[in-house]
Amino acid sequence: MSSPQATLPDDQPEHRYNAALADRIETAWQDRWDADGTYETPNPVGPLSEGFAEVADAKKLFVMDMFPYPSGAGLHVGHPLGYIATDVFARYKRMTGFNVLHTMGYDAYGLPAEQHAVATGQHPLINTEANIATMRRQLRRLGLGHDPRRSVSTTDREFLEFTQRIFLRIFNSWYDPTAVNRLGGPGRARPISELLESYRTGGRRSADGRPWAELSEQEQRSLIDAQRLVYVADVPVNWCPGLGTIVANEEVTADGRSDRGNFPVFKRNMRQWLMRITAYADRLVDDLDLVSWPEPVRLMQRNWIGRSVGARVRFTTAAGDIEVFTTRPDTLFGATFMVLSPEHPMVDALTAESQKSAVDAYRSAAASKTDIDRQDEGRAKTGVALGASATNPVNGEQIPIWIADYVLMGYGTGAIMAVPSGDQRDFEFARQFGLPIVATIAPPQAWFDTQGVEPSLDTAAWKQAYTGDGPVVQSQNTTLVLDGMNKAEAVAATITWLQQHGHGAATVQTKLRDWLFSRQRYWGEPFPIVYDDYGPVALPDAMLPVDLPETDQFAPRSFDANDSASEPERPLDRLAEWKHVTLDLGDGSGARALVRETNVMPQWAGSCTYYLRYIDPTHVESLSVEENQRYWMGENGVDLYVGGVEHAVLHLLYSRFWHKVLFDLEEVHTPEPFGRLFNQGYIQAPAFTDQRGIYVEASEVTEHGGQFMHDGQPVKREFGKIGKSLKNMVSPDEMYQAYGADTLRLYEMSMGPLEQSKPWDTRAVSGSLRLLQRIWRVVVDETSGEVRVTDAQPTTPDLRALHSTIAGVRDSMDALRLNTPIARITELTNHLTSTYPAGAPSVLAEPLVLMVAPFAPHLAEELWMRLGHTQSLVREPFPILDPSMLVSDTVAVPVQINGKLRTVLTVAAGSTGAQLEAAALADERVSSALVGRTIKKVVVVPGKMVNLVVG
Ligand code: ANZ
Repeated sequence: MSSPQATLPDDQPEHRYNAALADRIETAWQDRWDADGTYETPNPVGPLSEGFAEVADAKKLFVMDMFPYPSGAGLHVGHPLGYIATDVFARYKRMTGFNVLHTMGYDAYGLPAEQHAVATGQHPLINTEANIATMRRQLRRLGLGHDPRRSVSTTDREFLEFTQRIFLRIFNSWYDPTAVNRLGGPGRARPISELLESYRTGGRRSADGRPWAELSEQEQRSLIDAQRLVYVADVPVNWCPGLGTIVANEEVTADGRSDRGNFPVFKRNMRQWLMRITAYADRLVDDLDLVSWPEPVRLMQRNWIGRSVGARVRFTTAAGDIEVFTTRPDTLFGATFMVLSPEHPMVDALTAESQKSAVDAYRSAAASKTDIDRQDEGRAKTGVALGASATNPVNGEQIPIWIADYVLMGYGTGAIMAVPSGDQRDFEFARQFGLPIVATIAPPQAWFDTQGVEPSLDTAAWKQAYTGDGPVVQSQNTTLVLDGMNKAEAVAATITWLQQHGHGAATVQTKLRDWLFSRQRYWGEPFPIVYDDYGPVALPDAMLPVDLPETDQFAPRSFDANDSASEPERPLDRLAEWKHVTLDLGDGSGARALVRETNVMPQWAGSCTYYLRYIDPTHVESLSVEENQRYWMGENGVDLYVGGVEHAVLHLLYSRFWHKVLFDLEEVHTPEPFGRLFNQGYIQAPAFTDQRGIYVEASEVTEHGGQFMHDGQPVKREFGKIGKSLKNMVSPDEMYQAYGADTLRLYEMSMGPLEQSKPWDTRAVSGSLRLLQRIWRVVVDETSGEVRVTDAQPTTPDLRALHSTIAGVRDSMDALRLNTPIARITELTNHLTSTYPAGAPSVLAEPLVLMVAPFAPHLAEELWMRLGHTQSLVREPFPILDPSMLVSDTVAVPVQINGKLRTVLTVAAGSTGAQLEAAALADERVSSALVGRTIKKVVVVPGKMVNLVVG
């Protein structure tokens, strides 16, 4: 497809709306909007409050697009889809009386910017700033009505300070599951000072019962630090040697690779910072009921959090108790062995001397496997016996303890009671190693039939585990009798017994893990943390921000992507002068030598609470100005949040978590940050492959009689994501040049429902240009450039056409069905151009201009000005519907001959009896039925029916 050209015939009328004219109009209006501060939105108080008095009575609306990262490649035409939609919506809302906050900032730290910097050798700051400049230019040219004063970047010093302050709020908190939260439910974050106080005054004691005063300073610090909402721990992490950093679970793809860069990811134990998101698991699930979000996103969050109800059961061993998590405590009598994850902390203590080398070898083999490989169901089971045993609490039997890689350290307790008769993985393991299999539920006849074996509780003949329901068998001791119960009854009875006998308790397990919060990279927010001899210490707010130190050694050390034994190296560790500091933290200890944290925060930190920065972009004294925040967040938080569904569990989960912590700390006042979420679809573009299957430059492909050709060779067309890899990049710049921004905006909104994915078609863009040309002609004479509207009074059909358009446009806007208003506007335009070829009444042209304004704001402003208005139309009231004008224009009238239905006429409402009779007789089906017959009588009920009596 050849690239679009602004080739227009020379004989075009001088004042026709075309790309060149659009360019002049658009750039002029963009300059004027900037100069007039048209999109500046006042806050109730503070530095941005000028002009608030004028909107004080208006309702507020906070519209947000998902925080973009400033990519080096610039925008393609797929990116602005959501941005245009929110802009159309925001413009409509402004015209219906809302005070609208809409802006766009930049999520500028993180891997994409850094990977780009590493690839080009240029410092990420230089790149980032250049990319932001490019994106700002491209977005400004699109005519988005953003408040430029609020367009922050996460790399701004004030923003950095804000992020570090929030980190410290979380660090200085702990989760009290027994406290009542602001919604009246259980669990709330509380200041760590209250925890300290409770230890000091004896309300709490250490795990071994010693009072606070008897603990050493190190013990006191560790006790408190372990309970913080941000803490350091030795945990299994996703080590990605190819990136040189660990990544969060959420950043690992379904096939066990990094979502950035697509490198293999390995499980390893490492000391890392974690955020205790698991404390909020229940509230993160339950509060999904409070938001108006697409159901698939809510479902994805529920599944990601993954609540399972079951029990923890303690088994005693020579080296201490081992706790397992099970969803099937009813099967305890069938637990014939125990399996620990190879990373389980008790493995060393339990391993017999003779098994040491086998255990070590198995553990290092497991370390080089990804979680996904380890969970692969079809794999042959492997494992090593530790040479130790545990006591099964229900029958006192000694069962052997094994390690196997199918048990993951990151779930439950990292240890299981293996019940081979009831769990397929355990079944395969037992068969592999000749371990006993004891049935605890009698399977039904039908199950044996499908196996093709005789029904029997002797499991020797079984071909697989039985996971279904049925009567419990072989399960009793002197105090617990499960035999005869069904599964659910036996689960409940066992849990009660375990609790009574001190062997375990009911528990809810979630798949969600605490959020791994440190990265061994350069381009991220430094932690506001230093270390003294006892551990991490928070810097006081007055020492913020901790700036990222300057260096040209920003590239991380990355490793062979498969080298799972490699160790991360933090770039900030190379900066000894920055790392080692002498500071007086103001805590009474005086100036002392301290060591800075050299990890940086992950990609997602900056996007967690950026809406607070939009509200108060320059404020640093606290997290936000309460009055402004209460005003903009209102009852439900951000009123409309638009972005891609790919953020369903990463950004949206982290963001909700931080928000809830801040809610508990009374820093924010809505339980959820984003009241309404909308996921826009993707724009896909044609991509072409040659006979070898290699992508060719889409812009060089031509079409000949339905055949696509490149370089004289036929090529195949497909539709895919727009971008460099499919060689089908279409940039908005090309569109601005060939058509203008208003046409691009109108085209993207007219492509179809916003939530659907749809193919880009450059050739179809000219259809949108033609509509704008027709609207232009309603107001402006193309030849003379004169305004051609008249003072004529509109007719009833005119008013009907106008008000049915107003109704259609207004109805669709709130539901974000943004393609339908365009169809209505087209109908009205057609009505006006056909009814008034020489110039339409201005009372019709003006509302047309106002209605197209959200879609094509520059064209609308220009026409509005030419219609004699001196003020921008941005806050002009949107046309108001007169419902009395909505009477349906036509009615259906049945025509009968001798009582038999012959046809149904569609006639103008209000047609007279004579008109109906004439219309009936003119109908072909009626006239053919009348051939050779005479009409004796005509009965007409206007608006209802026509009956012909014939002989
Ligand atoms: C005994 C048992 C008997 C189990 C039985 C199942 C069936 P969900 O539903 O996903 O929560 N499990 C527990 N921790 C594990 C870990 N770290 N790695 C691998 N498997 C683990 O699964 C919970 C079940 O998965 C638990 O219940 C446990 O096996 C296993 F007839 O315990 B079950």
